Amino acid sequence: VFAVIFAVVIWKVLSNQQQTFSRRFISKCLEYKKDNNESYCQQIFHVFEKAYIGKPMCNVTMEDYDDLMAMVPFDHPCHQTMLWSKTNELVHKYTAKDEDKKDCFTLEDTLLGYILNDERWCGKKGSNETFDNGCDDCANSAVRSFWDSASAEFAEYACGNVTVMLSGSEEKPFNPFSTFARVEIKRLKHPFVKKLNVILVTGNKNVSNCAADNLNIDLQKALDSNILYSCNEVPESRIRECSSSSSDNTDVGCVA
Ligand code: N1C
Repeated sequence: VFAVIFAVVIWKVLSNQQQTFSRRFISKCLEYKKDNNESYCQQIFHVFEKAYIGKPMCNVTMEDYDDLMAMVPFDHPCHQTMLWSKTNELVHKYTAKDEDKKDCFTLEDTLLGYILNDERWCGKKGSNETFDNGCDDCANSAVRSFWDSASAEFAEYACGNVTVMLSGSEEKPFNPFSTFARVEIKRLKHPFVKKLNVILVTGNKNVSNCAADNLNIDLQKALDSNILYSCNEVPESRIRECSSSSSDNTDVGCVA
């Protein structure tokens, strides 16, 4: 009897977990845009799942998400692209303006980025389910490969003047292990992209500035040499001021 009860409880927990992740996926997809309908969102989920379902947890590649990326193309203005590294909370505060005031777009402002931000998920060998806990954090995890794949597409889509918000509280604002350094910067291509503008956020704990070798040497070496470069130090308090929805001040925006 105990074995049966135990099995039923486990089955319930697992099926509930599955529902929770896919339901959350679908409901975020529906709330992203009024004209996204349930069947479109379900189709996206189905193609998404195919990337990792039934695979060993640490064996998912960027290419496994190719079908998903092809199915959900970007439609934001490519000349208003905002990249970031180690400024997650601040950059999203800044870009979270009303639709008509939006002057720049991060990956989290696009459909897939919006749905999957702050989510964790994985599959398991021999199972056709999606798990949202007990997922290992490894180089080829379903989550990391998704962000690498989406970030690659996002950077390739960028055009005109691109902005990246980096942190002056980091010794290396251009961290070689970051997604920005590993995946995005090398996919910015002249002549589509004319210029990269670094916004270096300064605050109480400043360990680097625009004169840092990490920016003037390391970052610029990684950047296509035909793309112009500039760097502005902007206090965090200034960015927070610009973030309030009443403000229409765009001087730290994507058009700097
Ligand atoms: O590794 P990072 O920053 O340099 O990645 C940020 C960079 C941005 O420009 C985005 O376009 O790469 C893209 N990106 C996301 O949009 C994103 N949302 C959530 C990369 N990673 C993203 N995440 C999660 O944050 C993901 O789990 C990844 O590992 C972290 C990276 O944050 P970071 O080191 O500050």
